[in-house]
Amino acid sequence: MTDATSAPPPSAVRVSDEVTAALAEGRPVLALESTILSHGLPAPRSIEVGLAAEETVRAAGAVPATIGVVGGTAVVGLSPGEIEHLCTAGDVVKVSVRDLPVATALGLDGGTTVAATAWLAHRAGIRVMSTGGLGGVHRGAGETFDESADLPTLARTPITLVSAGVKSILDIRATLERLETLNVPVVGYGTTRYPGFYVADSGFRLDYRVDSPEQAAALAAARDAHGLEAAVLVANPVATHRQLDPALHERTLADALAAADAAGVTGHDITPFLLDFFQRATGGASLEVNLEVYRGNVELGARIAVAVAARG
Ligand code: PSU
Ligand code: MN
Repeated sequence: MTDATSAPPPSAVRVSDEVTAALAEGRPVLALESTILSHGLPAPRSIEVGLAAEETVRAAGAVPATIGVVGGTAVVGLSPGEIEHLCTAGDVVKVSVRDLPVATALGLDGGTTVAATAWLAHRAGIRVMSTGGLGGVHRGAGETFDESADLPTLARTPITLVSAGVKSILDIRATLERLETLNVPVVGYGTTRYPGFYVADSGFRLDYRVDSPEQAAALAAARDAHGLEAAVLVANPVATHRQLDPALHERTLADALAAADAAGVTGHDITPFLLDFFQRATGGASLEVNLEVYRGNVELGARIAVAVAARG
């Protein structure tokens, strides 16, 4: 690892020319995270997914801003080459908010989590972001205190975030409780069932739904009008006919949790471990669902970005 004192640090943040121009002209921009690419999906699928997501955003009339850390600089609007680099290079770290200054000072490469991506996007002036699944409260958090920094960060980052809920590897009930405590509004997209990422219904209910990108944009505007700083979470379920078979999902979940326990995996390694277990244990079926979920969230996020930009 580089000695922090041996060289001047790289610049902390760079916003690409395309994203800078789009923001200056009030055109829609959608932020995308990169931990899903560096730590959530296997290469080379991750490269295809990262580039295809950008195409989906463009097709919906918005400008993609995939965010990650390259050589210590947080880049808002990674180039295709930089996306490929974060998918394939060794030593790409998982960068949440607290890791940003470390990565910059030490000149590291990093995939940014929802928390770090939302933070960087907001600072750059981007108002909408999509991800696959949000981080949340881990099972057993009452003992381990393992709660994703996604939650407290979203509580003070006024962005609109599209996800398919949180994966069942987490404690969904506790995650929803924490979002309530943190004053983070959660609405279903076309449903009041909270989605469970791989499955359309996690078993938990939401109080509210929105049914159009315009309604989601109106919600974000109302948040701003109230002077509130929390993110607005739009929970977008996978189509029922594309979800992971619920019985397979239940079995795999039990096995994955047991394997993590047996291997003693904890901390920031637990999410990548469980996701990898799911992919192998379902013979790739969970991966296909993961990609479908992500594509749907990217498309909806782009449509919301268009609606947000149209409001001015
Ligand atoms: N959930 C997923 N796939 C992921 C992640 C979450 O289904 O790849 C990533 C996201 O980047 C999220 C991060 O922000 O993991 C949360 O990790 P942690 O629990 O260590 O904060
Ligand atoms: Mn954690």
